Amino acid sequence: MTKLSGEARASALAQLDGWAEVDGRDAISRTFHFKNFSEAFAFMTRVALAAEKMDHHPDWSNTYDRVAIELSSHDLGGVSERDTKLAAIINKMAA
Ligand code: H2B
Repeated sequence: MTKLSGEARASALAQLDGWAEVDGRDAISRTFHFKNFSEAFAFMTRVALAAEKMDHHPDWSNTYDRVAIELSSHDLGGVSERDTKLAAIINKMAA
């Protein structure tokens, strides 16, 4: 697995609704908004189970009805297909 860069990275990101590059870190991010804490935490639970299955985990925080997620492949120090794959799964779970 290698870091995504250039055209491959730009086209992968273009297909990921709501995800953007992070300033000052080689990572992608999206913040999700829910009706309340219960909805936000239920979403986090679904994401956590998928992440564990993939052995690829989000860097995230939760404040009441918001979940802010950053994805980066720590072993590579940047964004890889593992991140774009997990981002696509997360988008489906939030939909
Ligand atoms: N998650 C992320 N985002 N990046 C990693 O490099 C990573 C991970 N490595 N989850 C995994 C776990 C590794 O630490 C274990 C030992 O496989």
